[in-house]
Amino acid sequence: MASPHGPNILLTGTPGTGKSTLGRELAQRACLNYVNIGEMAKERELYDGWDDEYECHVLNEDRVVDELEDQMQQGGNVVDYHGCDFFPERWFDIVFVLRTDNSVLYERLEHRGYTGKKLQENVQCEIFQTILDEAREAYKIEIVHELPSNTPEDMEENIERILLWLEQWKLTH
Ligand code: DAT
Repeated sequence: MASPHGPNILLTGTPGTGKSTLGRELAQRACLNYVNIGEMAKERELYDGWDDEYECHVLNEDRVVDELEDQMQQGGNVVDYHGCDFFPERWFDIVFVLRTDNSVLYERLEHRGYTGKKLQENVQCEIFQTILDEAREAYKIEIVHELPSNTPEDMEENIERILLWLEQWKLTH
């Protein structure tokens, strides 16, 4: 899509894989807008009720898409969300799926206060590579890339890699 302010990048992956840590740093270093869908939904109350089982709000996906459409058409956004199949495919120039080893992820989520079913199911989501499969189904395979996200060194390498990709993108657009 036409994007005067740069490409749109999607960072997705299981909760706790490091999307917001990477997204904030990347957006700052590359002068892009950081869009955290969870925070945006909270601020603007883009919800469709409450999920008793998972004790969380249900995202109103249509409203999220409507709210973001103009900004995405402008380009230059780093979008962070633990799901990816409800965004219009045309929004994104590249999709990164963050991946974290099970034991590392378990500790991060436990530290975040997740327990019981919520903790278990999120770790299982990573084991079964649910989000990676979702991304591969929703976007062209050649724009979907896995990024290891276990250590601070991984994060630095991921940022360097995305910054290089951005340089290339600018040369060709
Ligand atoms: P997400 O936005 O995917 O839910 P986060 O960015 O909040 O994840 O990160 C979860 C925790 O893990 C947080 O305490 C920061 C830490 N973390 C993130 N990426 C990391 C990395 N590459 N190496 C070590 N710790 C990391």
